[in-house]
Amino acid sequence: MVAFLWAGTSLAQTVKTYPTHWFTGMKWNQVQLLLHAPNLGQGKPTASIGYPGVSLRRVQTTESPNYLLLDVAIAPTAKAGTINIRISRQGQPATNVPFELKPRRKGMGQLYANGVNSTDLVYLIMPDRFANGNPANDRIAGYRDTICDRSNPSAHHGGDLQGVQQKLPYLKDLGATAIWLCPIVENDMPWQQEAAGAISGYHGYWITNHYEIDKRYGSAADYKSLITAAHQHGMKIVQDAVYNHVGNEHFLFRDKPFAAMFNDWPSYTGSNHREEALLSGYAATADKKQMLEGWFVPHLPDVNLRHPVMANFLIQNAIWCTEEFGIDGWRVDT
Ligand SMILES: [Ca+2]
Ligand SMILES: [Ca+2]
Repeated sequence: MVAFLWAGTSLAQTVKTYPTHWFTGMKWNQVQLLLHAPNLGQGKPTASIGYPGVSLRRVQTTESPNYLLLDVAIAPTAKAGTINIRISRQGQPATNVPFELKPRRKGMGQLYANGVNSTDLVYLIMPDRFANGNPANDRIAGYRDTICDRSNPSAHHGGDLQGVQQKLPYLKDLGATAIWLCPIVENDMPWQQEAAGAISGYHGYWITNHYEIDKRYGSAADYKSLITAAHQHGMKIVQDAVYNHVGNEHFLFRDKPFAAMFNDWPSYTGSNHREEALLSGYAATADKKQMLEGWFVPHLPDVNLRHPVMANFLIQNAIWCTEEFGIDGWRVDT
């Protein structure tokens, strides 16, 4: 059966879907899937889904030839399983893209998604700089930056999720009830020149893929293991979200579905960092625009949150991470 499904569908293995999967019984049940593969949007593509409780509402191509956007409705009756998305294009064999619906995580507000309040003692950890629990992941072949050097304050130092997990008893002993981790998703960026000198992305704020854990910090399984262990210690995990920018090696910037997903300028324009322009009724429109849409630094493209495709991408990623990993809260950057 599997062999039959996959016959003649070599492209299927190369189609990436964002989100990578979804869940049954979610309040957010109108999901926008971004499919990415070379020329996937070429040849007047059509798509179909034959899965009880799941209907395809809209298929859109993008400015890039390499994407398809599918709006999918998932009824409360839909059961967990693997949806087959069938894509037909002129002059091409049909492509079958598997998309999994996982059962919903149990225990929202009790076992996870507990939130953080003023009774919490939140301990902030920059995972690269805290504890190296696994020296085998200090350098990842194929990443754009493979330097790990504790003698260099601008380099990665090798800390990881296993290291945080090993130190949970210590953190509990300190009185921490919640741990806020600097971003742990992929930052596959080379070193960059900033005002203070050349620097690596050891801090995690140069995201290149919202759906991958940075391999220097570990795997998705390592993150889940840490979260489970933290919960067993009675501690919460707060994930760090970056909504102002992405790293310029992010696939959404390297191959933009729509140019307007980013705030662009005729020539490079940095933010004026005039936060007061957002609050003052007397602020100049130009100051407000430069504050909101100017880039943080040249290697961090400014995200246009008004663009519905970008907004959907980021909102769905936040819901997905909460459900997939069982985190308790969010810290929102910049
Ligand atoms: Ca390590
Ligand atoms: Ca901005």
